[in-house]
Amino acid sequence: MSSSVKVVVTGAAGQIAYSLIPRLVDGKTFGNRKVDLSLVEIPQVVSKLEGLVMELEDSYFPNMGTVSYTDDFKEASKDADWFLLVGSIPRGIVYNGKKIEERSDLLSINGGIFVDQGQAIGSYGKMDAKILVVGNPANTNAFIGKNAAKNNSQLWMAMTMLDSNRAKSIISKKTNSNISDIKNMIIWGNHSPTMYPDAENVIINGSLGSIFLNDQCWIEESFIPSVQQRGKAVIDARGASSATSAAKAAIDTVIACEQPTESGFCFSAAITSDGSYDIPEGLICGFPLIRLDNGAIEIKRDLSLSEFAKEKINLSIEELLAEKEAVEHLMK
Ligand code: NAX
Repeated sequence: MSSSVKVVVTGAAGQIAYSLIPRLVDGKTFGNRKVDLSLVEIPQVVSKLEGLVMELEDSYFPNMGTVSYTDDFKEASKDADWFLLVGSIPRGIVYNGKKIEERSDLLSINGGIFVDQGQAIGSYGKMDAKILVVGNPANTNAFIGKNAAKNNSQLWMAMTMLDSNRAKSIISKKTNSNISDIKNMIIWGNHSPTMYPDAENVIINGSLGSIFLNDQCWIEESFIPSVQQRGKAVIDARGASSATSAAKAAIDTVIACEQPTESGFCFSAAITSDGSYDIPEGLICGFPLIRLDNGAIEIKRDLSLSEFAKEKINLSIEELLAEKEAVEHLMK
């Protein structure tokens, strides 16, 4: 294994990145390796990164390697091992004179960004680069980026770890368990309010959720909607979207991909479907994943899905298919 790792972070002057970037160099995420950071922002904002770089330098991170910042994504991409694509245009802002409120507008604007970034990653990133899309709509942005990259040796993911962590927290309170005793908390489908948090395959203190959590009414009326709507609840309470928890979830995803998964366990992220669990091939969908000893990331294929689960996952798949159709013009 190389003694250094190069990580590109977009949206580096944003809320999530401010919590995320220090954790990349704190010696826990990548172990002893030196971490070279390449921070990317849009031209209007890029100069602000000088202040962030000053803070990083002042923080005494022995594992921090080189730090650079730019608005040129191609330049940033060269030989990068990891891409954390956090930057995107959020809903509600005025973009080119138009207020962006519809999901279709959001898909189109951000889709365009991910075509360019995907092409650069495919051409200039390392052949075994891993890409985690955080910026919304995360699954479809990853779908567009992967298509543009035309490099099947790289791994594209969209983040569902925050949803998984939220679900673990709810289950730990419900069952009076320690959060670390809750494993295999999988989020199926899209990172959107149609996601399906799987309370049947979750493992709580060594027992399957389908045995341990036998209150279907709580699952349907409280657990699932609470996970699906948690992002909105945070915005309502904080007046801003989840930032610290999103950054922690991105770090958790990187760590899950860097270290072999313990036998029998899995973690949550969205990757390209290979048709497993009858999910249409090619869609970027939330799955149970394992990181093998050789570094490969695979779908764990031995979970059972009830009819209820299949119905819920199908709703999310329908949404992903509709998003795919809405961005067809970007897939040339
Ligand atoms: P902020 O608005 O604070 O920061 C976003 C930053 O991205 C801005 O500084 C902006 O200038 C930059 N940016 C925009 N286009 C860019 C481009 N083409 N290249 C580089 N930088 C670019 O948002 P923040 O709170 O940090 O959230 C970032 C994204 O994460 C949003 O799309 C948000 O919806 C998404 N989230 C995704 C989550 C997930 O679980 N997948 C959860 C948290 C969050 O809602």
